[in-house]
Amino acid sequence: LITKMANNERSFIMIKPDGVHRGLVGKIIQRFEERGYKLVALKQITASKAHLEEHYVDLKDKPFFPSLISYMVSGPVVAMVWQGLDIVKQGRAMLGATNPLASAPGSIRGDFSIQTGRNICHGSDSVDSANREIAHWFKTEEINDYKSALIDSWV
Ligand code: RTP
Repeated sequence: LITKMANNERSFIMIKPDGVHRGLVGKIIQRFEERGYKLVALKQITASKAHLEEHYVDLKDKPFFPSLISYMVSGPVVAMVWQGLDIVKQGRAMLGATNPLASAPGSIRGDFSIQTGRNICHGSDSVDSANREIAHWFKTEEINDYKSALIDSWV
């Protein structure tokens, strides 16, 4: 048996204001920890409008953009970087589909949300987006490179 070694892929995962207000931070972090991913950066931040507009720049022409930004500035978010094998793709699967009507039960959105405009969490959709988003939310020195005896040896 050849074990595929855990790699150093990283994703930017964010708990949106509704997730924070509803007290779901611990549950969401727990899912990523239990799955076998390594938390390498974490902060709670009340982001500015300009910061969020830049984060969602690809959506700036969408009709829902203004309401998306006002939702995202309505309270603090929890910004995180998670690391591990296939974290970008797996993170999206763990979050569930954007519209909770289509999110599978067992996913975060599928278990905790019912509408697109209040869908609790964000996850990078590609490795390129992850790199862009991580650089947008974190300084290099806020990201921690460390070896986890448990994760790096056994997951
Ligand atoms: P996210 O970036 O937040 O992880 O979401 P996503 O990739 O699954 O979906 P995306 O299309 O990038 O949309 C970003 C966020 O905008 C809100 N949204 N509202 N029709 C609507 O009202 C609508 N569509 C999208 C959601 O909060 C979505 O997560």
